[in-house]
Amino acid sequence: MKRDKLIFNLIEKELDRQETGIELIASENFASKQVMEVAGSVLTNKYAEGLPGKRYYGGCEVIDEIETIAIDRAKQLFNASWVNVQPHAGAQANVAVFLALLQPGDKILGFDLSHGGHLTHGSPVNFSGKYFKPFFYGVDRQTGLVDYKKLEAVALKEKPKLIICGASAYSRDWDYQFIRQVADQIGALVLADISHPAGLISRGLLNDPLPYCHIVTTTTHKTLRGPRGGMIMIGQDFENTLGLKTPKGDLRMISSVLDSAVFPGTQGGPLEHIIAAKAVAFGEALSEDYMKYIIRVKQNAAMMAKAFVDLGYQIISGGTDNHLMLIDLRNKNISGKAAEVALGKAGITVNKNMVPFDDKSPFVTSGFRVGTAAITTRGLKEKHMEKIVGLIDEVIMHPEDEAHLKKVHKKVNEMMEKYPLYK
Ligand code: DSN
Repeated sequence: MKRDKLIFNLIEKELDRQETGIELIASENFASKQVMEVAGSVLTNKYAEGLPGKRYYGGCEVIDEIETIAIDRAKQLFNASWVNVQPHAGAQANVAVFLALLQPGDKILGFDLSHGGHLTHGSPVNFSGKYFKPFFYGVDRQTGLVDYKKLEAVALKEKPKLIICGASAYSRDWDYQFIRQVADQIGALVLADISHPAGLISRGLLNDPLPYCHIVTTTTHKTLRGPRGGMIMIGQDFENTLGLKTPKGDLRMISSVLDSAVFPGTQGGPLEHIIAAKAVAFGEALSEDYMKYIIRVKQNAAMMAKAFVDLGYQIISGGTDNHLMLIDLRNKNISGKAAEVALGKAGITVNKNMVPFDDKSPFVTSGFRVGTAAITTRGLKEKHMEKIVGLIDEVIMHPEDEAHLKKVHKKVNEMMEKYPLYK
C-alpha cells in the first residue's frame, strides 16, 4: 500500500507543534509511547461487542484477557468494585449513565456550564438538556467556590432524580459527602464526573468520590495520561446494594443496567485497541513514577496560580487545589478569545473560557483556562512556572505587537527544546 504522505506529513507537523510549544490546555496531556503504540495496534481490527466472556463475536479470547486486565487495573487504581472501560469518551460514559438511570423528562441538577461545568451535565445544546429537565447550581459570586447552599436549596425544591458534580473548569476540590447527604434527603442518585482530576483522585491527592457518589465517570486522557476515552465506575459500597427497577418491575443490579446502557444501549463495538491502551495507562498510573508525576502536577499548578496572582491576574476562587485554574481577564482589558489567539501566535496553547457571571458569549469569553498536566509530563518543574506566566503576561500586555509575539515565541521554543517530547 502506498504510504499516505499527505496525512503522515500533517502528523509530523502536529508533532512539531506539540514539541515546540507550551501546552497549557487543562484537558490535554502527552500519552506515553507505549500507550500510543498499543492504541495503533492490530487490536483495531477486532469486533468484540459484549463483555469479556460474553461476546457476540468469535475470536475474542485474547481481547477478553486484555479487557479483563484493563478492568482489574482500573478497579485497583480507584478502589472500585465495578468498572466498564468501553465508553468511547467521557461524554459517552455520561450518555450511558443517563440512559441507565433516567427516563426522558426526568429532572437533573448539575453544575452550570458557564461557571465551569460540562456540556453533558444539562446544557440546553446537549442531549442532557434536551431530553431531561435540567436545573443548575454554580459558584458564589464573591468567593468563586461552589455554592453548596444553592445546590441544597435547588435540590430540595426541585427533587431531581440525579445530582451531578464535577467540572471542566473548577480549580477547587469537591465536598462529595455533603452532596450525598443532600441527595439522600430526596432519594436522588449522585454522579461524579471526575474527567479532569481523575489522576489526582486516583493517587489520593484530592477527595475521593467513590465512597459517596453512586456512580463515577471519567475520561482517561486528561490527568490520567492515557488514550482518549472514557469509563464508568462504582465504589465498594454500591454494586451489591443498589438496584434499579426495570420497566417490568424486576430489580436489576446497577452495574448490569450500566453495562447494558453502554452496549447495546448507546454504543456498538468497543474500541479494543483503546481499551488495551487504557490498560497500559492504568498500569503506568499505579507506578511510583506516576505518583511523583501527579504530585508535581499539583505543585506546578499551585506555583503557577501564585505567579498569576503576583502579576495582578484574577483567578476564580483565588487559587487551585488541582491541576488547573480559570483566569478572569476582565481587569486586563482583553477577551479570552483575543488572549487565546495572541498566545497561540507565541506558541503557548490555552483555551478561552467563560468565567462565572460572564457578560461575553462562549465564542468570545472573558477568561482563559490553563492546566499543568501536559507541561509536567514534559518535565517542567516549579521553577519554570513563574517564567511561563511571565511569558503569558508579555503576550497579554502586547497582544497585537507581532514582533513582540515572535520574540516570545522564540523564548518558548528555546525553553521547550530542552524537554524533548518523544525521544
Ligand atoms: N473538552 C473537555 C475539556 O476541555 O475540559 C471537556 O470535555
